[in-house]
Amino acid sequence: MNCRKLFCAFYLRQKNYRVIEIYFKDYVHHNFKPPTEREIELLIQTLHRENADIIGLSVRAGGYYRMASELTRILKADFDVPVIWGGMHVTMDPENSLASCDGVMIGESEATICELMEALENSRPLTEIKGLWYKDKDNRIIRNPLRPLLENLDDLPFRDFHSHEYKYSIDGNTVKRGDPYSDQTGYLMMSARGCLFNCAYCDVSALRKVYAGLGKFYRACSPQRVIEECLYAKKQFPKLRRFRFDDELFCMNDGYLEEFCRLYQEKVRLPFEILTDPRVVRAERLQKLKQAGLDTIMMGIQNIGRINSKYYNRHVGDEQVIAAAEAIHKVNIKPCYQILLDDPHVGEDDNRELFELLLKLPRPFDLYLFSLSYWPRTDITERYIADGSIRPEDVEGHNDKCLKQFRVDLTWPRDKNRTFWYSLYTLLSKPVPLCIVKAIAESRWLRAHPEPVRMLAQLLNFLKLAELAWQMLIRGELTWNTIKRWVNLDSLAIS
Ligand code: B12
Repeated sequence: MNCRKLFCAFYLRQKNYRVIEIYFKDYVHHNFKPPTEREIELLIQTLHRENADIIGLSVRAGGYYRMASELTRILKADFDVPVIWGGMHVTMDPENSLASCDGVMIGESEATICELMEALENSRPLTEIKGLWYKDKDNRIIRNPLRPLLENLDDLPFRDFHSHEYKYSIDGNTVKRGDPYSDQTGYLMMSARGCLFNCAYCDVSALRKVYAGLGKFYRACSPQRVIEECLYAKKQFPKLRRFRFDDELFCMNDGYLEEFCRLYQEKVRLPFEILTDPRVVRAERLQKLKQAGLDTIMMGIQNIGRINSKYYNRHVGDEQVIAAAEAIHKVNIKPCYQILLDDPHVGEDDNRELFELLLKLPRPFDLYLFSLSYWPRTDITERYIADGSIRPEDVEGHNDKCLKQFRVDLTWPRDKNRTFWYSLYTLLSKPVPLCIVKAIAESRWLRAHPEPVRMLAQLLNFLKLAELAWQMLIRGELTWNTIKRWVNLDSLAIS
């Protein structure tokens, strides 16, 4: 599976190991197609040609679990080498993951993988390698303790965008050589790990349990290190037009921001976007970021205050959300608000209340509507299994909903009330006059027959997608990877 951020590859290359990266299939929001027989054949051929001694699979999301298990079974039949897994899903559910492969690495694995390679090379025992669980030659499971979290993220090398001869991508029944991201116009930057908050639905609530007692959870790279990586990326990708900081929470410490903004404005000078939370939004911070180049901000709202606080461990009042939205509007940064839907505990009145909250936010804004997924070990997963509102089979790994319904697709089977309100939320992020949206909201008939509202929302989504693509084309930001990621005619996932 694809894992662009696998720093481990570069780590190993620095130690003179020959690492082949295969991007097997690519990312999509919905409708992930399992590999074809031809693609599996190409994978096997590539691995044979490269004479692999050990095979590692990055299982980023629980939805890939079954696919990764099947792939591992096929590979084990063809290759007499260990197959190990790592990645976010493995970290959250190592026990199940190990059932399908020879070894798993839990958590941050840069040092773990190097120690494993050194041990295998020198025939040393694996019992001392922290972060590794494996099956020994008698098929007994050995669970080594975990490794402390990295203290200083500045010690990590930049990702390796060179080494084209060691990279392949397999998709669409063909294999291509070279880094699949060499034409990228937007650079996804991870400048921090962990989060200050602990929202119950987020993978962070599971990771905090995994890493309990193993060090500081939220860590950010220094501003100097972030700027160095930006400059490296600019040099590496001549077509680069923007940076996106994909950290759960961009560091908003005032001293940090001061330094980051100064350096970014002076040295990088490209537009950028960040993810944030109403609890850290302040007008002065936004002003500084805007001056440095921030043009788009993703802010989690998730739901109305009552739901956020009752179920999500997010104690953010509606007034705080409105104040943050007003601050963003004032400094003229494009807002994208993130909403979490399809929660079995959220009822009809809550859906209406959320609509009313969204009505109070200054327009225009974009909305990213996400469908609640149940990751292993998160607080919400444990709570909802305990109260019977979901079954263990609904948890990602057993389930693969996150590959079918990550961003809300309005055609997904839902009750009429949800289809109605979700379609209305979608209209709010489009240039539809508010009086029309409000009139629809009051129509009892449409509430009972939401199909026309859904179709209107789908049509407006399509037009917005076309407009977005056009703008990106003009700005020179449209690449084949972007098209593959966003354009899915079965489910126009943009909302
Ligand atoms: C950036 C990102 C993306 C980018 C990826 C761009 C790219 N090409 O890499 C985009 C936007 C495309 C994306 C897409 C998706 N993502 Co995403 N993504 C992230 C994000 C924000 C960062 C991932 C990252 O790079 N982290 C930094 C690296 C260093 O950490 P890491 O990946 O965990 O890897 C470390 C270890 O896990 C381990 N490791 C990893 N792989 C391996 C392999 C081996 C062999 C070994 C030994 C070790 C090892 O070592 C690494 C170094 O320490 C995470 C959230 C997060 N903060 O982690 C979500 C996250 C991983 N994504 C998630 C999901 C669901 C998806 C999608 C399925 C969504 C969708 N339906 O489209 C797709 C799947 C894409 C794919 N093919 O894998 C979920 C997974 C949840 C779960 N527990 O299952 C997360 C946690 C976010 C969330 N909660 O919603 N994603």
